[in-house]
Amino acid sequence: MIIKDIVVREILDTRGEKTIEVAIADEDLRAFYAQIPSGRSRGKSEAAVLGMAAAENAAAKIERAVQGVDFKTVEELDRRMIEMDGTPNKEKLGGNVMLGISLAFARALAFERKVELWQVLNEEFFGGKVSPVRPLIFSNLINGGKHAKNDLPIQEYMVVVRPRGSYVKTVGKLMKFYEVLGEALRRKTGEEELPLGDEGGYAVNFEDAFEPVQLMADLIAEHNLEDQFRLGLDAAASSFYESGHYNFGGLKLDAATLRKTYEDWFAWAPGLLSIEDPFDEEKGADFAALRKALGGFAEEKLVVGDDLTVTSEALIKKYAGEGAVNAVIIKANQIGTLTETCAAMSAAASLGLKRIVSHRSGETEDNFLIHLARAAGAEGVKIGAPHESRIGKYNELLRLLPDEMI
Ligand code: 2PG
Ligand code: MG
Repeated sequence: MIIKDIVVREILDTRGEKTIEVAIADEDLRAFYAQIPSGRSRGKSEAAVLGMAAAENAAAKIERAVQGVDFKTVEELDRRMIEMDGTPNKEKLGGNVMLGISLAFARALAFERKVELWQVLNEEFFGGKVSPVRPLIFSNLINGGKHAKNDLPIQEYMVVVRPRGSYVKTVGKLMKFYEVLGEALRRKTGEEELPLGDEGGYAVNFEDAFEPVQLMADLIAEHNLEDQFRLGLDAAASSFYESGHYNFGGLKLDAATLRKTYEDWFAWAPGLLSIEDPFDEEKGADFAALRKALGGFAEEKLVVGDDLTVTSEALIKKYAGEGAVNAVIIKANQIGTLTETCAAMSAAASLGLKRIVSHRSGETEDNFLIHLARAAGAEGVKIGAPHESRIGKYNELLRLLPDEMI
């Protein structure tokens, strides 16, 4: 397929902050779009995000370089852009611009082939092997850290829902749980209007960082949801790490004490399944120590890399090799092209890691993450609370992973 035109536009994300939309035109001047989300708690090694003026320049450069080239696959186009950029973090062309072009191009191929986006990716990167597995839903119901204005150091308190029976029913149960949790928090705080964080989760104050886990665990038990609902955390610990210690609930903890705290939480709340970025993003050995410590539970507990692994095939291999993680977050804009995102997912799968395809805290209407999850047969999707700005992700999940798959 020949790309005739590339246009970058400034749009707003769900926080009301600027991000970009990329449009490419095929030879018939038909347009295909991609909107790029934006993170707030970003890993240091994530692909660069260019502002509007630099993004327009980069898009113009790429447009000139691809003039008249008939790209047959997403990878051919991505490799061309990667080569042109030539930097480890995509500083010249920008991960946001490159991913936008990569994704819009994959959509153009899907149109040409009369298939869905996920099918293009599945064919090209996963050998056309379609997984019957339906992903766990990681839904962030209580927000803290950089995503909220409350006093919680931990960024995300999630329910992890295993689809059972109809997906529609499963999401319905999650919606109901979100309401029930809201009622419990209204009773606790005496506030009618609860503040919400960036991902639609409640953002009230708590006695301590464990209270939200206890509260959700109690509600899960009260509503007999234990067979289907687990809990997950994203500590995003780089955001409260400061020269050798962790600022945690008014205390300065060293890594060993923080690890002991997490171990206690897993012991006290048996429904706790996962913890993402439990330590600073440069402290792989501390991840590994926690993983080892959590190895004794009957159910396999997940230590998840996000800022640690930034959807990089090389970092995923490194940290899996060191025993630091048994699951990884996959965010296409951390790495900047679909080719590298899919390579990271394949590497993770062959190392036996669970793959959780994730949104960003600043989202758009673009629901491509669900297509990535379906293409790769990912074990999880992380898509925020079932609330206004995140509803499109749930709807795409219901559309792409229908009940007939059961
Ligand atoms: C995270 C994400 C999404 P951000 O840390 O996992 O929840 O946050 O997009 O701000 O990096
Ligand atoms: Mg994270």
